[in-house]
Amino acid sequence: MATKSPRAKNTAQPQSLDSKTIKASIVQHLHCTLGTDENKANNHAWWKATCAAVQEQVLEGLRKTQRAHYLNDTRAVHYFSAEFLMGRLMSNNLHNLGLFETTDQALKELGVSLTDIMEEEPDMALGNGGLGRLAACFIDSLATMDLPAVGYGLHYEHGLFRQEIKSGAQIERPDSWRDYGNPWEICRPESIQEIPLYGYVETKYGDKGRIQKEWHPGTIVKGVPWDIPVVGYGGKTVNVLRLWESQASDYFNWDVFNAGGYVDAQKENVQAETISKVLYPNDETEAGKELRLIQQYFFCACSLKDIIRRYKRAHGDNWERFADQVVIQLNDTHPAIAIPELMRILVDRAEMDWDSAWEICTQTFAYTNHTLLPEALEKWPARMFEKILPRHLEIIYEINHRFLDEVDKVWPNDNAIKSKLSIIEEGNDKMVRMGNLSVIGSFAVNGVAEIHSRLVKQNLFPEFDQLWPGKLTNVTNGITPRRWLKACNPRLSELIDSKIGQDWPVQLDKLQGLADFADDAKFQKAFMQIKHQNKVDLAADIKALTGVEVDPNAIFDVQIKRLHEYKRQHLNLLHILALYRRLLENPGYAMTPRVFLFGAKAAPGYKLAKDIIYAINKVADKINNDPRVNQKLKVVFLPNYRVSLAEKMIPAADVSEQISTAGKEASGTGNMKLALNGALTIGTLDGANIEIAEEVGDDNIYIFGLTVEEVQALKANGYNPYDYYYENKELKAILDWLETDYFTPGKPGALASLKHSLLDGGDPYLVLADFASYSDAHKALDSAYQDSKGWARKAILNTARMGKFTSDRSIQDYVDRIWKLSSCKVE
Ligand code: Z16
Repeated sequence: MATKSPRAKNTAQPQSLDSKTIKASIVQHLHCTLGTDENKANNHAWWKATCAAVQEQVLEGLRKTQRAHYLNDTRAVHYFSAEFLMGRLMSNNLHNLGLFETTDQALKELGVSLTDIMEEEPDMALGNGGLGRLAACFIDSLATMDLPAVGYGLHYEHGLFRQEIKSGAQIERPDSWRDYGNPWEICRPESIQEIPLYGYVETKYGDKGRIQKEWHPGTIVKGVPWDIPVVGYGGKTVNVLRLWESQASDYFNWDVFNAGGYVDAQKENVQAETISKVLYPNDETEAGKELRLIQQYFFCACSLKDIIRRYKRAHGDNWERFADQVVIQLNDTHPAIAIPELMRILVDRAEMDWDSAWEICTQTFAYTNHTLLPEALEKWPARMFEKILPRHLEIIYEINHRFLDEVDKVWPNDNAIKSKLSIIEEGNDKMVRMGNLSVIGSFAVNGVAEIHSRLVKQNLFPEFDQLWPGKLTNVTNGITPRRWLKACNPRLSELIDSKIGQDWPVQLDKLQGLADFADDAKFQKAFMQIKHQNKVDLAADIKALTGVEVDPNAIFDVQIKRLHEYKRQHLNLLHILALYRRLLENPGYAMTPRVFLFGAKAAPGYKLAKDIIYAINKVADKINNDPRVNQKLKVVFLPNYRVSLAEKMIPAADVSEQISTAGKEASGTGNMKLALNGALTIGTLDGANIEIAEEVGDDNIYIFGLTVEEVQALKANGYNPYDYYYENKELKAILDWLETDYFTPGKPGALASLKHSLLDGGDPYLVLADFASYSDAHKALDSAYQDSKGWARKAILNTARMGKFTSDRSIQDYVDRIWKLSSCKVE
């Protein structure tokens, strides 16, 4: 059952500007900011003028919030994240300010459509996927709950690449989200920071024999902060997302760059401006690139200086209250370098003794782990570290030395445990393990769903759990219902308002009230009609984007997420091929017409992921143009999946595909968005699916496949995918089909890599092992859809029972168990 939801800290609909005032403001900006007029303005100009009008309200709230936080000298959380996947802000800000309807009306009177001009806004795609979007949901909740918080990250010039599909294959194009300006951001040159890099460490002997270390950097880069105001729902608290842009400093350009002694070293150096140029497009694989480590250090060092400057303004040089005022949440290990950086500041600059400095550090940082995949766990070559951050490497060695002494007290002379827990991985090329550093330097470590946190304790960090009982914990992820229901699904939101009132966006448990109507024929009809309307809208978008026509009466079956073997888009594809074969062999094969929808970007260097995208597109082409089946089966790959496309697909989904190999998906958050919008999940017992199943009940979800324990057992006993290939005739036929030129005429074998990865490649994610069970679950789902009342009931109960998964609940968990923050009312 749903947990108690956070207290109402906030009632909706605040400011009440009338449409006349908004209209005047938009026109004023059209004239005076955009330099155009009502007759000449295109949608882009209208969008910008409207942003400017909205931003006036936002900045008013920002000023009041900053004043309130300053006057109350509040403790604040600082969310350090290399990624913030914000998407578009217009609709979000209007809803949170309570100005959506009024602005819609104002624009209507001007002959302009709000939904049309919202399409002008480029997505702020400063993230890869779940981790970056989680950060965006969290800062929305923090502001909504009136919690003092700052998001800190990188101001990438290019966000995640734009995906084009050419002849079925993914092509990456640069994303230039700021080409025509970003109306939401404010540059703060008064808060520029200077960040050292490279160089060497000098050892000095001070008075009383004290050893003093001085880092002589090889270069210095400038960090320029850009602030994006984050408007809470209700519009009272407006927090800040502060993103750092790198620029060359004068020092960088003249003192060092031209200094003869450094010429050789400088050749290896990256230019200052490249630091914040581009987001690395790999989720869950570490590229180990020097520029990436520099990005991480750059934004952490800028952010720490910013925090310390603010702290000193209130508390001077007295560090005693630092950890009372400041908590820093590390979003994965990407910002883990902040730990030795704070130690450096305290020990080298503030001349604090090591133990006191370490005490402050370990009371300041908390760390969130987002994955167990070994290829995602960050490790840096010690030699790279030494070159870029020589003093930090020394500090890490010292942290490690003292830590291993503690380990020795618990496990005397146990070298195996020491080498496992050490921050340094010994070998030919010594490596710095950022995960171990994060656990050792934090006071709390959390996983992102119950099962994931259990596996973090049992498999990833068991000795740390023994060493520090209680430090490892769970905070299940969540999503903001403001963006992921209220704003993206206005029809359903209005229906919900009419039944249970208007405060569900801040009290999501109230959705439980909808369960009373789950069997009410009138409500079922209204609920399903809205789903249908959303499908009609999406069908029009699909037609416009791909040329493919889909029938809104078919089941819309959606898998939207990064392309990964562990997420098993290829399992979905194999099942589609099975349906195709069944229809060819038996034209009367009983199935509800189904549209399979995919959205997924592959990391540019991930060959097999790109092959899977290609295979989906080739199979789609064939099926969609095969008149024998295309009344019953369609497959669409929507290019360039991103937040704004998710907002269109999710309200139109009947079925949510959450089919990762058990134990691999830490949580998932798309699973929550889809269920909240009334899609039924077909999924494995993995990540937050397990908790979703607990909430919605077994009748309202389609669970299939091996459990974590069964996966472990199967692998331990020697998994052989050929067993399934030879055992299951249908599976064999499908895999063999991939080797022909049926889907790629004239190019036999173009899809063969998929088959080979599943057979000779050993099928590391057990696709073949789960195939039969997946196929059975789809059969059960299909026949359930035949019963339209039964399906409506299930869909309604999904929406009704998703209260737990509001990110407000996640944030309340962080506040109660980790951050110990108090809210601060504004005004
Ligand atoms: C990411 O998006 C996630 C994990 C990770 O190590 C790196 C990136 Cl870029 C995802 C998880 O895969 C997903 O299960 C989880 O819901 C999400 O992080 C937020 O916690």
